[in-house]
Amino acid sequence: MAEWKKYRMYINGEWVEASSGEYFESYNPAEGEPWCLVAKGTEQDVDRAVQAAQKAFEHPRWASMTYTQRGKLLRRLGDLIAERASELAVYETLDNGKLIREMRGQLQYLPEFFYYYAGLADKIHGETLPIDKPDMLAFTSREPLGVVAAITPWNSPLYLTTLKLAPALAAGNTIVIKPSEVTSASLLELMPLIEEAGFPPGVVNVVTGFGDPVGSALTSHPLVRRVAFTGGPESARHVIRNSAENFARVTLELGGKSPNIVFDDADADNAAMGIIAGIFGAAGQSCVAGSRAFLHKKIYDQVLEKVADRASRIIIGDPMAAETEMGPLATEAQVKRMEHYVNAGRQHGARLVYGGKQPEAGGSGWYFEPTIFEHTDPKSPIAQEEIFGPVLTVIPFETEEEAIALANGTNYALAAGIWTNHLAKAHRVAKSVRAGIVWVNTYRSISPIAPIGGSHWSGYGRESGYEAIYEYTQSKVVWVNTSGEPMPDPFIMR
Ligand code: TXE
Repeated sequence: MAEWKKYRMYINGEWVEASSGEYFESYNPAEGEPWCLVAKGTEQDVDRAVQAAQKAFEHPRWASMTYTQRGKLLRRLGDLIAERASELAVYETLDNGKLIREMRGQLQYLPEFFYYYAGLADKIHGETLPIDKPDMLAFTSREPLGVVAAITPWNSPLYLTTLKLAPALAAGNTIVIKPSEVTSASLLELMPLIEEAGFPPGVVNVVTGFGDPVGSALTSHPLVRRVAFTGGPESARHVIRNSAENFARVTLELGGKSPNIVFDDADADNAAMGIIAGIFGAAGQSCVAGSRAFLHKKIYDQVLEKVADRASRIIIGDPMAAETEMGPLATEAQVKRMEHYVNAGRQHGARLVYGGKQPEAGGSGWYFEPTIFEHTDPKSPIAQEEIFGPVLTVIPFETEEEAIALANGTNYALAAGIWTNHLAKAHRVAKSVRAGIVWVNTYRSISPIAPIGGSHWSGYGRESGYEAIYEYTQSKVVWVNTSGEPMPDPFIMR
């Protein structure tokens, strides 16, 4: 135990113990064993961090910094991450069990998000309004909101943090981040780079710990003006309730039950690859996981066979090994969750095509086989609820209308994949499908230039892309009387 790395929190540019003095264990899912200790934050720590962030927000060092200069700091941070991407990826894999090659790829791409928002920082401007009154000048500016609370889950810790951190800082806010209790290490490893990039103390703070009390205290803190949350619907409900206390502006990214619709004119190999990438990439622990495949009856057997064949050849194992294709799930609870849904699938009459259990060679790690169900009742739990693991449900369809109705038949609306070579059909379905992200003949593409987000149970608001700037700023309109005349009758509206 003595040799385990011990992580303190990062508040106001300093490494601090939790006020409780306590630590909790963080596990390596590949072994099912703890590998480091993380400070167990309290309400007091949250208050300390938010106060520091508020002071930093008001301090001229940050408040009077030009947007161009803020952009330069973000660019520098991007450069530093690029230099240390491989190292940071190791901490991600140690904590969440995702493949080192996937985390390396993700970390190597992360700087692009910082460069994008670095470039945008001094292009956040208002407008002069062609106001309908003579002798009046009216213009808008976009202003930062204040202290941002960012709450992140365990599946892609630094990527999901970046989606909040980069636009929040570009717009001139300060931030307190609470990482998932399952994966705190990589964010804490990032903090020295924040310092090295030159961000003043208090602009970026990290409080580690559990949803209750840390997440709860943070999202209800009276000084917090904005909450950016990624996680599950249950926690999101708490976050929304808390925002009734402090009126913070909230965005929510809550995952989905995303469909992959394969039409009979699609390239079957390509569609099968897309389905595999969508549900077995990252062991299905992705908000955009394509967990429902709708296959046209004419190509149903052909595509299902290809998917099942590739699934059966997926190399499961040590996420640090170069040849591994599917690592463990992030927590033991996730394994139990998979078992629960496999039982639910059977009980509702679905046929297990492949997988459905922990692999025999998994040792003490939290591994689970790629799992495929067919003959799934579209209304059953495995076709309706977000499983957040490598479990695919396959359902046939005959007409375009039927495919759209099936795809739209859940509470979620985050992402959708459409597989067809028919241009008009692709556009028709893209328009009709309820999702914030639609991929045609591809899946899981991301870019800092494109927005991410959904609606209904998938949450609200957008991350990434230019739209994120609106989520971290508010407009102010300034009216100037240019007539030089005194106010006329004060009892009428002008
Ligand atoms: O998420 P939680 P969990 C979905 C997925 C998964 C399920 C539960 O279906 O199986 O959610 O996962 C913090 N106030 N997604 O339990 O609990 C918590 O500490 C404020 C989809 O890991 O929602 C963590 O930092 N914060 C998803 C964060 O919320 C609270 C990714 C997410 O944890 C809180 C992850 C509270 N009261 C899970 N309670 C996606 N969209 O990618 C907890 N938290």
